[in-house]
Amino acid sequence: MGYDIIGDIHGYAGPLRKLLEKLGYRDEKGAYRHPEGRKVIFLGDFIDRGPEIRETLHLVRAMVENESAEAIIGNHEYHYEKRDGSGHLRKHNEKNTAQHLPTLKQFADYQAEWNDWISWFNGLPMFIEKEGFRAVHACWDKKLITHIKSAAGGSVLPLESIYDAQDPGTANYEAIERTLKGKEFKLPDGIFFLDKDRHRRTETRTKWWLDAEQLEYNQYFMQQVPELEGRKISPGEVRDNDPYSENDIPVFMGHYWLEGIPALQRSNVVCLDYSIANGGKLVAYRFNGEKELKEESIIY
Ligand SMILES: [Mn+2]
Repeated sequence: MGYDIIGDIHGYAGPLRKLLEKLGYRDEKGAYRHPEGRKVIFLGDFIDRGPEIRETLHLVRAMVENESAEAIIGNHEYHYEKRDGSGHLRKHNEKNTAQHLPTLKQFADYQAEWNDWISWFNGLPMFIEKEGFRAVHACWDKKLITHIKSAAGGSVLPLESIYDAQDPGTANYEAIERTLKGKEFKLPDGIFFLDKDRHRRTETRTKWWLDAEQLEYNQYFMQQVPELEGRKISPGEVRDNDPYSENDIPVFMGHYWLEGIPALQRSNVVCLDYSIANGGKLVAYRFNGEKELKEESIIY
């Protein structure tokens, strides 16, 4: 069976419909289907930022319920409700609130429905592992995925595990944080850069699939830091170094707000998030079981 893997949507239902139609899916009685039985894998981050968050959620869920898609959770869907109902798991800082505002506004008249969406989010798997490929929102680290599998007995973390995962340093916290947000590296003292929202960052996202021990900082970082140009990473400096083998099956991810012309990260690693909420595009990969991914199978 063929799979079409789609990156972060962030409430852009219009471009999502266009992309699905380009991929040959047709809206049949409220759910998109492919005439040849292909399936979509959604990589998470359905909500926040965009203009049609509710429509996006309905579209995705209709496909999941009609078995023409499977969906995993993104970091934006994670972190709602504590066991006692007293608040969010997500840190309530200014940045997260601003991103989440469009969701709150668009659901102002649909409070009961929003509570139902939270339950739906909590039941989404953290990753998908099929015969010939893997899908995750931000990072596939074998040890962390193994941890989630044993803590959850599968790919969906039971709520109890999520609730005790709020404290940095706990195994659950680290596993969820890195799987949904990737691995960040703390820059040397005094060095920072400005991200797409012009937030000052002292940690940078990394190319977790590479072996950090062999690289210069900027070869391992997703964002380039001019001050560190040409400097090598010291042995042991990246404590969570766990490269993804070049011989392993392909892994698909979203999350990284890439820009420019969509391309493979490596022949078995591809990120499909191209910043739809920041003037970019929605991107898919048309997967037919190949061991080596192909640039021409990236569709947008
Ligand atoms: Mn994300």
